[in-house]
Amino acid sequence: MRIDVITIFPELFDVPLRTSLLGKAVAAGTLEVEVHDLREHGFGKHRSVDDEPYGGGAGMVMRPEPIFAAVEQVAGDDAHVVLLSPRGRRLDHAGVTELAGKEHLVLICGRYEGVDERVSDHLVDEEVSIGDYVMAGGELPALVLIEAVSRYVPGVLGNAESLGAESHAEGGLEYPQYTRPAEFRGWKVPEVLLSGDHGAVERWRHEEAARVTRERRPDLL
Ligand code: J9Q
Repeated sequence: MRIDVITIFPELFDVPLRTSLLGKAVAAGTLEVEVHDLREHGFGKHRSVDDEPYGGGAGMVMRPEPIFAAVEQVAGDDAHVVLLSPRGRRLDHAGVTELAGKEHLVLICGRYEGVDERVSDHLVDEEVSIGDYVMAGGELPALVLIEAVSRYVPGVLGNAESLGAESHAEGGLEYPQYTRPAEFRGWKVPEVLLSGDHGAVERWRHEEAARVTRERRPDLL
């Protein structure tokens, strides 16, 4: 899969895209991610990409020309163009796997008080939100989308991390995990996990996963 990111803060992507699983996938070329500085298409000495809103009001709005130029430079007809935005479709597991099926994603990171409406009307295929809270811009939401989507791109996960038994992919939450020591500050690891009875461990995990989901996220059931 190929992902192009359009942003005024390309440096925000450096460390996350070079770290951990994502870093490996990008280094190996399994996942091709290119980050583009929107200011290369900006106006004037300061390579300005925003202006005051028509009709007045506080804050600045991102102009359409730099965004159209940046997207048109990287997007062929195959590309699925996404604007990260609080008014977008809320990202969930189904949305993540759907996006993972695309050959080419172009992610536009909005900033300021908003983006000229002609971008959503005539350039973007869909708007995606990662949740209902205020963010300064679409950069961190884009990274969330990239990390979540990358896990469903063939070849990104190794055997050790492979998909399948993970929360949300399965529909509910995971069972509780323990590691050494067997007793910490008087708190003991459940006996069954030390028993060596694999059938009993399986049954315990299944019941605990159901209990945790019921208690914490009944909406998932
Ligand atoms: C661009 N709040 O928030 C949640 N998902 C995306 C966003 C967002 C924001 C501001 C600007 C994206």
